[in-house]
Amino acid sequence: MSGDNLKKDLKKILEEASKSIKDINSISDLEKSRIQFLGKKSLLISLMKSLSDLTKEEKSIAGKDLNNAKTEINNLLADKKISLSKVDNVKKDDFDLSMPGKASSVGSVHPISKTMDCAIQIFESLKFECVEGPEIEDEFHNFTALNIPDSHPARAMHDTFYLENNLLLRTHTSSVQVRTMSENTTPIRIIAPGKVYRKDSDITHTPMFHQIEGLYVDKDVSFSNLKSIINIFLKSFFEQDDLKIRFRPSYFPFTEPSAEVDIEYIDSKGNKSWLEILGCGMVHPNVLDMANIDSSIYSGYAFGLGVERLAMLKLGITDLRLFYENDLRFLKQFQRI
Ligand code: 2NM
Repeated sequence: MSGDNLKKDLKKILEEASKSIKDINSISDLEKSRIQFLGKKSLLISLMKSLSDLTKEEKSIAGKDLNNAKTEINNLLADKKISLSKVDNVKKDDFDLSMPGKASSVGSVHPISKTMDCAIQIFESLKFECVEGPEIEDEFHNFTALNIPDSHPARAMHDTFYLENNLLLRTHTSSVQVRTMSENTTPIRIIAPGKVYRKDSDITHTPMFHQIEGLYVDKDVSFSNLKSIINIFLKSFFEQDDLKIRFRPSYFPFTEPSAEVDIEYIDSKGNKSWLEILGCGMVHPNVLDMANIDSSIYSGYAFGLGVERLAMLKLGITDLRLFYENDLRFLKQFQRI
């Protein structure tokens, strides 16, 4: 056996092996092919056996060539085995084209966001413009400019989350209205929706909740204008034209006079009760003056409502904590609202 002849034979074996392995479609045919090219009776193995007839030098060269060829065929077989294992267990007949597909679950807008969007839409239809402001505030915009004196209990540590450098997390969105009044010319007709923070946490309070505050400043704005806008909003929001609404005198440092508004609630047994839903009033002259609006010429009304409370009443939710537990069994109920 000459070296040249061996090289030619090996080339032929490799070509043949590569061609036939390429066309194999099953693991059983692959095994047959292994026996054909690398089995005891294969040409390659018999060539290996005939090495004993050669001199030591010839043996070393021919041995290397033979081993390379064997490795190459083994690689071809291994590659084919991997590609067959990927498709072998999914034959055409395995597909049931009538089988329903796997539906991927779709997320939904959180009930608080939905309630907020709904309320905002109503106020926008009443020509209020939506404004946003920072959640990290300073004491001036959150308290001082709102006529809340240094001694007022709302400033106490247990109500407010204080940060470094006299900054704090806003306790209401009135701070946005203060900024808007200082930076714009009259008339001003805005709502400020957003997150607010207070240091209380129990069954009826979460340390973060959502507010929408409204403000209208112009010449000759009256309390009856305020009553009218609140009536329109509440009847529209609860989709109830004959909704019973009650204004009750109250106190806020930033409004004078001030009122709290109740709506009549009728439970499943027909029992009637009044539920507090928002606070409002005529903007205090001090607040207007501090924002550089002349309180002898201009007047304004303002109101503030809690979005969680609105959402609970509208959607019939009795436990505030459900809004923040992110339990999908709860959230999925509001997918289509
Ligand atoms: C409320 C109740 C009453 C209010 C006042 C102002 C501002 F900035 F104009 F002075 N904004 N919001 C206000 C008034 C808020 O929430 C219960």
